[in-house]
Amino acid sequence: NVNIKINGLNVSAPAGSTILEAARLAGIKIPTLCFLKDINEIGACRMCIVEVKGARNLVAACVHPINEGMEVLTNTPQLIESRKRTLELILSNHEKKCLSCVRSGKCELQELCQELGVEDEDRFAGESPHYELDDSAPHMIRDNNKCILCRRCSAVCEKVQAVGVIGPNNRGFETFIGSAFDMGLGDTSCVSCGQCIAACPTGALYEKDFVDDVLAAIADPTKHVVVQPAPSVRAALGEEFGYPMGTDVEGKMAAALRRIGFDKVFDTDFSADLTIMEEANEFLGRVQNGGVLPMMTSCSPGWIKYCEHYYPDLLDHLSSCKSPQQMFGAITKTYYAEKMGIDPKDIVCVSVMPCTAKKFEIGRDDQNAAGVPDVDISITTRELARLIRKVGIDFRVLPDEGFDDPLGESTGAAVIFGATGGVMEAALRTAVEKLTGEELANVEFTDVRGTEGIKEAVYHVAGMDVKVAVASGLSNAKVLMDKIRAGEADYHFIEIMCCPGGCVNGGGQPQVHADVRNFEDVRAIRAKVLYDNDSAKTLRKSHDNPSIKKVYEEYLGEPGSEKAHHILHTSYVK
Ligand code: HC1
Ligand code: SF4
Repeated sequence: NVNIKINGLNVSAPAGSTILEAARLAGIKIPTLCFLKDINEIGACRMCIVEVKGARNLVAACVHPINEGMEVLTNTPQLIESRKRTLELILSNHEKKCLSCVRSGKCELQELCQELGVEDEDRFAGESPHYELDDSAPHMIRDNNKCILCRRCSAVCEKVQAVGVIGPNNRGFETFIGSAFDMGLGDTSCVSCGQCIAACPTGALYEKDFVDDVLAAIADPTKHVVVQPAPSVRAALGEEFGYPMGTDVEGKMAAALRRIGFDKVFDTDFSADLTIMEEANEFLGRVQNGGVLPMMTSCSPGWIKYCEHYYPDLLDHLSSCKSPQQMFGAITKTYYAEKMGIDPKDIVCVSVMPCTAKKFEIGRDDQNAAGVPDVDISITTRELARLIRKVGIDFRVLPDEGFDDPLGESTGAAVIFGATGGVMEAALRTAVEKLTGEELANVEFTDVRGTEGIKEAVYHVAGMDVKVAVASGLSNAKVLMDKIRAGEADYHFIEIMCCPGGCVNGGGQPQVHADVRNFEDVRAIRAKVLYDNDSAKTLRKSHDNPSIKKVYEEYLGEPGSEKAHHILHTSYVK
């Protein structure tokens, strides 16, 4: 360890720590704005400046390493004044419409101004450029009038997602974040992941909001409106209502959805089980009949779009299964519609997703089993929180309730879909039993758990070595894809999720303040909710779900049947 003094206090921190990290160990908070650990470490915004004894200039605590005997001051009146000045300069050309801003109350800029006591937000008011909103992408809006040029979005897009479609254009006062040639985001190869939104400290980036469309559908007496929340929503929605990160709010979420007025409160977990039935069957088919291997999972629409853009030569590796979101809509508008005697045209299927790319997925081709779109409206976890507030539901006093039948029943295999490795584990629970014909002694495949970007495992099943890999975050997916393209990989089955850590960390989840994000493993904390939810269940294998068995008996026949193919499978665009 290295020993230093911060504000006169002795602090001992691991060698290689930054001043920011050492201060955190001592319970001293140094404000940051542009800093995102491992992603945007540019020391540019000057919020975290501190005094180091003997140094000629103020240094940026976020990137400055500590060394033995260093003496640091973090909170002198001059430092506070300087940070205040920095904020006033940012505000000089910032559109300060805080009252109506989607980020108000959770904006990192607003919070810093409050903490540091910025009273005169117009101190340096002067010339201010005006930017048109970019609403060209299917999932989000970019509002440069609220951008503070921290570059957190572009760093995530390039480094974490290996997409790199946004970045600074022009120089000096004219600098703005945009795409090459100032194209609309919708004209680039943006994959709609929303990780830039999750990284943005202000209200400059936000999802397209469909809360009012949901309310209009519910108010329309001719419509039967059903809702399906994704596995990961229950692991994070509570954060919007003051629950600590890592709280499972499944029961309150169901209660809230019912009080919003949906006709049926179903669950995407049901169709995650359905996906496993089809996907495990497809996998076994490919293994037994010499089909294209490795097979790759297809439930993450940002990943699908990435694969279509960058690896069109490998599209045959993708499973033809629709995602659980889409399978849910498809089975609702066929099986459920017939059972209930409702015209599919009169059903509105709303999904609640931790994901912004799901807004893009609902508009894809070949996602309309009943001749109408499988899913009509897709909202994010954040939009659901807004919807709950808008209609005046007091979330914290709600009772725990369950889901409705028949599309609300699920197993533990389904809920873990939201964590990286979860789809693989769920598929193995079913595929291994089908291959061996024997009941699994232990359903937990722990090698594919955890938040590492790339995981590998080999399982010996029925005399065969099944080699699997799991990647999350597109920069990790790229590593696997390049290996496969080069013929250097011999996997059988690969799970890829677009967002790092999987859906629990999706671009539509409650935004996490950089203060937390930089020091805690948000993905692991939320993933634990799903694994705990799974282990508390009696049924933990998709093929044991009684409602799923019934769908096959009454309607689909066998997994992979012609009818199942027509309703539950899709195609991709080269
Ligand atoms: Fe996901 Fe999926 S796990 S893609 O991450 O396969 O969004 O949670 O709903 O569709 O089930 C997201 C989550 C989600 C689908 C499922
Ligand atoms: Fe990049 Fe994803 Fe944002 Fe698109 S949505 S700009 S791919 S980070």
